[in-house]
Formats: sequence, C-alpha cells, structure tokens
Amino acid sequence: MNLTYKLISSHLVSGTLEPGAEIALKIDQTLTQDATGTMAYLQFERMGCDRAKTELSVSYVDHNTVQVGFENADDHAYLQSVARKYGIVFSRPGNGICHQLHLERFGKPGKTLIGSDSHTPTGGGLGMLAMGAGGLDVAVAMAGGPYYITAPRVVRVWLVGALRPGVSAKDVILAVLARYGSSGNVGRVMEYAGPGVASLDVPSRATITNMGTELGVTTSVFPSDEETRRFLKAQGRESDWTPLAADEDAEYEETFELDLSKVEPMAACPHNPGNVATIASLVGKKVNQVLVGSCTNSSYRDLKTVALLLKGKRIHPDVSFGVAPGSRQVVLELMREGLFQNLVEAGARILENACGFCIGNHQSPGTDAVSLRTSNRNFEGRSGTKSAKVYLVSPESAVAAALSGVVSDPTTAAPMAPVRFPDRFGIDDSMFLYRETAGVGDPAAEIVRGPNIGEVPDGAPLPAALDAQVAIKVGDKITTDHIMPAGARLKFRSNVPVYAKYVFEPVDPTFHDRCLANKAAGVGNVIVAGESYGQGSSREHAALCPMYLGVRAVIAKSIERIHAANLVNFGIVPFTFENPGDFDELAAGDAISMPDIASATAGDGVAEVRIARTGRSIKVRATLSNRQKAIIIAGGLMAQRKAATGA
Ligand code: MIC
Ligand code: SF4
Repeated sequence: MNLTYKLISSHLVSGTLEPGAEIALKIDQTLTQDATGTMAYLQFERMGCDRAKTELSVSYVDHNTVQVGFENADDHAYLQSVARKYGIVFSRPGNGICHQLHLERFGKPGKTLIGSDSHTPTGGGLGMLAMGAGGLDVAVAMAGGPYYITAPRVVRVWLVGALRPGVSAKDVILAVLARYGSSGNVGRVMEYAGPGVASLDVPSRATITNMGTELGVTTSVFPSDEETRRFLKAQGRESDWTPLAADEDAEYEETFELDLSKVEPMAACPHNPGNVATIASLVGKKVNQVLVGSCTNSSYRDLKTVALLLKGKRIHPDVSFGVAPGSRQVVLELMREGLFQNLVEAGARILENACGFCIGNHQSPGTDAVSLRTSNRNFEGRSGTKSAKVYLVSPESAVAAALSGVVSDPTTAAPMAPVRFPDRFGIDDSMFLYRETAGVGDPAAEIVRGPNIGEVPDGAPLPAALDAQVAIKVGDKITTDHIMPAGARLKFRSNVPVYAKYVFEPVDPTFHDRCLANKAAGVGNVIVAGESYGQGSSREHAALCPMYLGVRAVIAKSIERIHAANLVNFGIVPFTFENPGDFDELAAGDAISMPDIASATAGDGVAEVRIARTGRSIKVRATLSNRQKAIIIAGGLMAQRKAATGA
C-alpha cells in the first residue's frame, strides 16, 4: 500500500477504498482559524454538543488581527469563550499562524487532521493526513462525525538528489506546479518519496505540502522518518513520533521524478500560482515591494535564512520590505540567537505574527506595483490592489530582490548553506489557553456575543422545479477570492447578511442586488462558470452567502473539491455541463427553467436546463453520493439536521 492508503485505511469508517468512491474518515484533530472559525463554531453550537469530541481541537486567531473597528475583537472574544466552554485549545492573537503553530506544537505523524483553512495540508510535512475543509465539516468532526472525501488517486513524487545552495522548498513546489498546474488535479493526493526526502527538513516538507494546495489536490504527504523524529525532538515531542512509509511495492497512479539538484529558483507569475517561470527569466525586473511570511514560508528555517542573508546589509531604497514571522517561537528563537536584529537593522518593516499581508488585510502594494512575496496565492486583487503584479518566490529570492531592487538569482547573489534548526527550540506555550481542559471544557462558561456575531442562516428544501435567472456568467479559474472577497471585507465573516453584500464584488458588484430582487420575486439564481470554479480558499462563505442570496445551482465546466463540498453543505446543486461546449449556450441574464431539478438530483444526477431566449435545452450533471443527494434535497446540512432533530 502507498502511505496515503495506509493513513486512510487506519481511519476508514465507511465506504470502499477505491479511487472515486465516497469514503468516510475518522478525524483525530481539527483546527479552525478566526475568519472561518466563527461560523464553524456557530454551527457547532447549533449541533447541541457539550464538548468537542476529537482527540484535539484548536481554535487559532491569525487572519483578522488588524482590528479596524470593533468586529474582529468581538469575534476573538466569541472564539475564546467558545473554546473555553467546549474544551478547545485557544491560540491567542499574536501567537502565530495556525499551520505553522500546529506543525510546531500539535501535529502528529499518522493522525488525521481537518481544518477550516485550505492550507491544512501543511501537516502532511509531518506524515499526517491533513486536509482543508469547509467550516461546517469541521463542526461535524468536532461533534464526533466523520469527514467525507472521494478516495483519491495517488501520484508519487519521487525525489532524488539534494537542493543547491540558494534553492529551497518553495522552488520545489513551484516545480511541481509547473508540471501539474493549478487545475485538473481534483481527487489526487501527492505522495513524496525517494532518496531525496531525507535531505529536506520538516519545515521544508511543510512548505511543499502547504502550497500543494494550489494544485487543487486533496492533500500532500511526506513519510515520517528520522528527520521527522529530529524535528519533534527539537519541539520536546519525540514521544509523538512514529515511523511511516509506503510499502516497497506500493502502487500509484503515476510517478513524477524530480531531481532536487536540478531545481532552479522559480516564481509564480501574476495572477495564478500555476503560472510558473524561472527566476532566471525574470532577472532585472524592477521590484517595489518584498514581503516574507505567510504559512508557506515563515518558519525558523526561513526567517533565519533571511536574517543571515541580510546581516550588515540595507534594503534597497525603492523597495518596501516587510517580514511577518510564523510564530512567537520563531521570533523568540531569532532573538535568542541575536538574529532578529539583522532584520531591523536592514530596514525591515516588522509585521505581526499573523496572515496579514497574505490575505490582503494590509500592505497593499501601490498602483501597478511589482510585489515579490513568499506566500502561496497571487490571484488578481488578493493583495488589495487590483493593478499590482504579485510574484510568489522563495525567501532566498525575496532577499536577493529586496537588496538589489530588481529580481535577482539567489544562487549567484548570495548562495548559503542550508540552515539547521536547533537541537531544542525554546518552548513557551503560554499563548495557548485551555490546554488543561482540552476535550473537557467548562460548561458554566458564558459565550461572549458582540453585535458582529450573527446567526447561521437556514436553507430551504430544493424545489421540484426551478425557474431561475443566470445571475452571473464567469470564465475559467474563478477563485473563492473572486466569489467572496477577503481583505477589507473579512471582518464581516460572522455576519452573513452583511458579508453577502460583497458576493462577486470584484467581478460584478451588482450581483447581490439582482439576486435579492430575484429571490423576492420567487425566481431562483444560478451561477454559470468555466473550468476549476471555486479554486483557492476553503471559505464556506463562498457557498453560504450565495445560498442566502437564493442561489440554487452552479453550472460549471468543473468545480474544485472543497468548494463543491461546501456547495452541497449549503444546498446548492454543483452541476457540470454534460457537453462542455454548452457553456456557450447560456448567457448572463438568461431566464432558464429546470423542470426536473429535484428528481434529477435525487436520481441519476442528469437534469434538463431550458433556455427561454433560444428555446433550446441542454443537459447538466451532478455527480453526488446518496448522502450528498439527501443533504441538497433538504436544503443543506443544517436544514437536514434541523428536520431530523428539531434544532
Ligand atoms: C486563504 O489563504 O485564502 C485563507 C484566507 O486562509 C482561506 C481561508 C479563509 O478564507 O478564511 C483558505 O485558504 O482557506
Ligand atoms: Fe493565512 Fe495566507 Fe496561509 Fe491563508 S494562505 S492561512 S491567509 S498565511
């Protein structure tokens, strides 16, 4: 068996382990972050459990930490009180980024983890089966329920050789993205193996599994070996180690061999992580902003590399250079070694240990600016500046550009031997609250609800027939950042009626009003899209808010995994065109009818769409398990639970 199937088998609750079949997995650990967490916990509260039923659940605050207005602080207080009551560990704002912290302090080889954040596969760097999920799926797992996925096809990435100085893990995942692209990988897992694995430390492996998300795969996983043990030992957690690897004769869908010694410094160019080029082809391009941080590249290994490369140097006067460390541990360790100073002396803007710039919360670049970032997404406008050109690079390439003011090759600029982490990190868990009551909770604790804490909207059962309007028609690779923008709008996450005003804001700001007018007139709303609809974030608001606006179906050429699951959870039918060419049959504003939408959804999934403008009919298909059919017919998972339990 390959490693992925070993991890799945040891957690299989139901289903047959055959690629393409729906399977249910027992979930050992969950994580949430604040932007998705508030809604996940509101849903969890509705489920009526007295405590979290997992081995470990952690609630992190790392996304909304800029706090302009009262909303974010209200959310933090709500999250803290929920954690206390229900036996969930609470990571205070300022402690760091969820994925970095979870890797350092809680991840365990062989365990399953789901998180309400698409970069949860970071834990794959430790040999976990770690997956991103919608908040409602995380709430279900906290309530003791299983997590459903499609049994994956497993690709083996066979690593040989070792990286050259100046080349690092970010370049490796960019090389994998160059080969596989950012779409067309739904239902796959990337499993890393081969003699080259031993040369990568755990934080480097985690960079690779983290950004593996941008491939659109279910997750990525590394074996757990002596290097994994060394990392856990340095974290004072050697007893959490267990060795894990694929069998010698394991089977895979295919093998991609990558010689690490041949990997070149790479960059993802605007505006997609799959748009990869070599740094060599970009050398000399003027750079306005350089930012180091995000859950991809903010570890001790990354920041120490940056600090050493900056020693005694000054940032180029035309470059704004910021550093957002991944955790307090990283900061404290660099301070202890006298290296944090290098950053400040060089002229870095020291940013909070949080997501910050990565989600467009701040540090938006200037008009038409070129921004080099060590993060994992460069979708148009995500930085907060639509005309900015964001390139995703390694920390080494970031420093080379910050010093010279232009894209520069880090292998010639200042190659450096790889940084090793210490035998023992300084450990200070004081910003994790309620560890002693984890899994038990404090039933008497009061939940704090400021005015920003809204309600979970109810869904309505799917009508037998649907009269609808094509409320919007979009093209390929529409991301959840297009559907439900983050950045300045993030603070409304716990208030659906307000947040829903911004659905499709970057594409068509009139969408909200049109949908509500249709809804009031008893007309449904349908979204028509091209390939890879719903790329990127796990944010369930990209389904929840459209549900609130009366969207009943998406018809796309293809839909990405987490988003498709979120659509089901909120009662929106995820259809694909039977014939992709029929995309051209539909136009924005078309009046359509779907006379058999409910019976088709409950049956073989093939539904008819009649188009009033042309008088033509097309066929669309929803590929759903029986479980998913029942959820959609009921109007979503919460509506289904309500019908069953009355709550
Ligand atoms: C992201 O990187 O897009 C986010 C913000 O972390 C999201 C979660 C969210 O939208 O809150 C993700 O990756 O799932
Ligand atoms: Fe935070 Fe950015 Fe990572 Fe998302 S990708 S979890 S916003 S650091």
